[in-house]
Amino acid sequence: MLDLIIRNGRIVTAAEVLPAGLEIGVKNGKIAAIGIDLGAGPETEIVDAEGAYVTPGGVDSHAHIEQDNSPTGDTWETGSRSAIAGGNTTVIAFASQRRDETSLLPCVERYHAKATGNAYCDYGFHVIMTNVTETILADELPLLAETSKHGITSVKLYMTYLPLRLGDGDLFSIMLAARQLGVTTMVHAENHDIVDQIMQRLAAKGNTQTYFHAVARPQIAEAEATYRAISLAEVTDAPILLVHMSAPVALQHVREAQARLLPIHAEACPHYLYLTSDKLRSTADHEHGDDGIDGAKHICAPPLRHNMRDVEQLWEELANGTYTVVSSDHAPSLFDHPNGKKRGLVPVTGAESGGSNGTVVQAKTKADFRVVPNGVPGIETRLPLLFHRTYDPETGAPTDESAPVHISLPRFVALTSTNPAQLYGLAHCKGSLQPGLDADIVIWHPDTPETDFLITNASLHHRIDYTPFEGMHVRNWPRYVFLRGKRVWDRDNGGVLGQPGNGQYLPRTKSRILTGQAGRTVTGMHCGEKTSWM
Ligand code: DUC
Ligand code: ZN
Repeated sequence: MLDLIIRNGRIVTAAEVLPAGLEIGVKNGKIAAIGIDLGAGPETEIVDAEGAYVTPGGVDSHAHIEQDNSPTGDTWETGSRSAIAGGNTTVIAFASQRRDETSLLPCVERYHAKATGNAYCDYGFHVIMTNVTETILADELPLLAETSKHGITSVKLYMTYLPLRLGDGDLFSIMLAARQLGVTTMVHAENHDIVDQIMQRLAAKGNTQTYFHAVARPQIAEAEATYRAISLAEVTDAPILLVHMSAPVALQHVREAQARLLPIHAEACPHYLYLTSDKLRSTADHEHGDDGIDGAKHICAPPLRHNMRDVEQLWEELANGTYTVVSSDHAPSLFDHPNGKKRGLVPVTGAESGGSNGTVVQAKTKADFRVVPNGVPGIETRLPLLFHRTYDPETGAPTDESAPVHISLPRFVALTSTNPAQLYGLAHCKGSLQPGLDADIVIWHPDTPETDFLITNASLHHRIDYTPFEGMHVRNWPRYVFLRGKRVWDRDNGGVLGQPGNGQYLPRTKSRILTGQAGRTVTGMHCGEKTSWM
């Protein structure tokens, strides 16, 4: 006897919107059947989707939760609560190695301790590597990648940020080690020295207001580092994913690499798909001579880009296949907290205000974008914001050529659930509405032209005091969310129904390459030449 039957929905997979009339049957937390007129027993719970779309639970493969460097961010409890309220049943967050640690294992343990018993949704970890040793490459990465041991089959590397950045040599050796293990290397690609030089020169001219954050990190810095990361991936024959890509000029390098069948994946995030750098302009308090700091709410790296045409270009890259996944890059900090975004309000020193001895002369402040924590919250709004610009290919693609780009509903499912599950070694249990997989299911509201949801921070479930999307309207929102067959979210009746601890750790299998192929001959090298040094 089935535990649950979902009737009267339009099931969306990464390939198609299935015909109306198909039902989903759930048994013991798994999808047991998809068919017509599934038999219900006396104990079977029946859910009527009322004609709404039904999609797989979201897999958010890039979220910063309870990281050591983010004291005012979400905890596992609040971050994962926010995740399920936005339709996510799986989150892959980060376990971050400290610079002085010569092993990855302590950080994995530390981050397990934070999440265990506190998560509302299922979860896994990518390891952020900041200190590379021979032992880590030779012994620990294989141990981490083994599904029966840790099941951690992805690492993240930074090309910028002093406390985190690695040089090209480290990137090279990690990619080389990762490729044999089925480990995907995620790369934050920005040219550190370009950013650092511009920052210093901005500061020397007194240009430290929040808006200048976007000036300090130009598209060319992302493009150069992206090309460099792709070159390192090509020479080591390693699949990589470039995280949070926001610069069309950088995406050109990705597209070109994909055309040569290199396994180069790119990730998009909703903030880059809707917002521009205008949001970084603060409202100055002229009366008190203070710079404003509200622009800090939108400080993230890479930064929001200047033009709407760049933003629209990103939607084209979603629709044409350049991007493989859309994640939230949920990286929250409280706004109204001295260790949160307001850390960027710094005292004006005597020297700066005309005093003689360089001491603080009065409670006057100025903004300094350089000390604002980077990142925005967005785990709960990711799926609704992306769903907002979808169309149903069964009922017709958008026909107005002047209208902004839309993506098909199957592409939405691929980008937000199926692809991240496959890329990161979760295809055996997550990412698709398919018999045998976990019954992680989102039922949306019946979709009519009048359906409308207003995003306000008060309606969200993180512990952060703002959303960068305040006041935006979206056309739909997850109505019900099921995690392994258990209803954990009912928007109109009780909201969050799940509990901390419902979420389970997910040991992952090898990553799957979703674009390109392994084993290509490197440009300009003889076939087999690499065996002389690999
Ligand atoms: N940029 C990062 O590199 N990490 C987290 C948040 C952000 O904006
Ligand atoms: Zn991030």
